[in-house]
Formats: sequence, structure tokens, C-alpha cells
Amino acid sequence: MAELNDGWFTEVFQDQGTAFSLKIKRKLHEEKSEFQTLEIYETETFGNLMVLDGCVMLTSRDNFLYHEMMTHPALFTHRDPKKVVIVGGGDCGTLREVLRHPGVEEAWQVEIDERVTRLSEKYFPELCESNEDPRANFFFGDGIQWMRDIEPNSVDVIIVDSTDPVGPAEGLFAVDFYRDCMMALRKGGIVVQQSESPLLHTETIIADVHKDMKKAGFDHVHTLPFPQPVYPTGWWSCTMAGKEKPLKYFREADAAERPFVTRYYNESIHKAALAQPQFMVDILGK
Ligand code: AG3
Repeated sequence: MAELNDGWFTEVFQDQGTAFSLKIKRKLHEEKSEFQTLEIYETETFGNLMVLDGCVMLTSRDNFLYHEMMTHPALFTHRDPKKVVIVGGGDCGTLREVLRHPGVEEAWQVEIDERVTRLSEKYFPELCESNEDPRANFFFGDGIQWMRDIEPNSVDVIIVDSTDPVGPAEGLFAVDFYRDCMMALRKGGIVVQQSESPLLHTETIIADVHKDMKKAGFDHVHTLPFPQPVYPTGWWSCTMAGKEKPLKYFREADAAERPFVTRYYNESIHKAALAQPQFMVDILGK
């Protein structure tokens, strides 16, 4: 639920009794697409803000936290990722991070709502700066169907960069979808999914993601918490699952010598994100 009062945009988390606000300079755009309501604001201190169906998706100022953590831990855990598929991620921020890896030969962004990408090109051009890269491929349509139809054993990393698990994204948090990911991945492949707030959702969404990923045949599942100030509680997570691939070890030397700039991710942050808060161990197991 969203409100705009006295120049403040507020996302209200009704069931949690909390809210998050940003001071707005002006509304830049609003439209209803076939799938959702899209809003873009210029904020006082966080750059531009994208809101989908009342939920904060990203701001210019802090999206690097999320996009780097959705991408680099998975790509540095995989031995040699060549083909990467992003499901969702229409703002192209994850795609940009993926294409920073020189070993990636082919990346696909499979986004249901083309309008998200078009608005991102206009209002978040920095996130779209790699869209012309010859390795970048775009498909606008249903990611669930796309994953069902893809050639088996053809992908190294799948990144599920979706909205909350309600509405269009619900089917991306489901055992059938994870089974299709399992089929699509080569041996040693990794799927990583945005998995909401550790504080709010470990017992519910995150526990279900673990259970369903294991049910789909992934033998290794791990949740990595990271800060994300503009999302509910300011604390977010991604959950990685490996197809015959332990997740505790990563290409630490490669991460340390990465040939590109990051602002949050580095080899120490990667190690730190693998550490599990005790309440998560108690709920999810070791
Ligand atoms: N995807 C995660 C959005 C979840 C935010 N939830 C909320 N505000 N209630 C963001 C897409 C960035 N590429």
C-alpha cells in the first residue's frame, strides 16, 4: 500500500505495523501497464525512485546493494558461469552486474512487463548502460513459461529478481518453477532468488523457499542477508541453491581480483554474507 502525504512517499507494511518513507521532489511518471501500476518519483536525497503496485523497487542511491548481492555471490560461487538467465529484473540493474563478468558469454533478461525496462531506460539510464552489450538478450513475456520451455542442461546461473511473492511473481516462489530451473541448469549450476526480509520472513517465505528448492532436487540451499534500506525493515536476503554444487566455497581469489568496480560486494562481504544469524540457523537448520 502506498501513500503520498505532504510530499512524502510512504510504503505501508500494513500486516507488520511499519512503514518506510522518502521525501519527494516531484512525481515524474505514472501509468498502468497490462500487469501493474508503475510510478517514478524524484526524491530529495535518494535520486529517482521506482514503485510497482505501491511497493518500492529501487532508488538510484541504494540499488547497488541489492543488485551486487543478487549477482556476484552466485557468479563467484559458480566455477565458470557462461550462460546466465535473469527472471524479472526489468530495470536492467542485475543484467549490468552480470555483464561485468568477462567470462559470461550470454545473458538473458526475461521480464514480464516491458514497460519496466522502458521506464528504466529513461529514468535509470545508469542501470541500462550495458543493454547494448552484444551478450545481452531480452525477452518480454512470462518467465515461468520461458523456463519450462528452455533446453535442459543449458544454463549456468539463474537469477530470480522479482517483486514480492504476490501477484505476477507468486509462481516464481513455487516448487514447479524450481523444478524447471533444476532441469534448465547444467551440473554445478546455481539458482539465486530474492527472498525478502530475514527479520519478517525467515519463518514463512524463506523457510518455504528452502523447503521447495530441496523438494525440487537442489542439494545445497543457503540464504545470504544484506542491507537494503528502502525495503521493509531495511534488511533483505537472497537465497542460493546449487545443483550438485556446495555453496560454502567460492572463487575467493577471483572475487578479490575482480576486473570491475563494485561498491558493496567484495570477498570479505561475500564471506560475511555466508555467516548465518543464530535465529536463522534455528529456523532453517545448518
Ligand atoms: N525486487 C525486489 C523487490 C521487493 C521489494 N518489496 C517491497 N518493497 N515490499 C526489486 C527489483 C530490483 N531489480
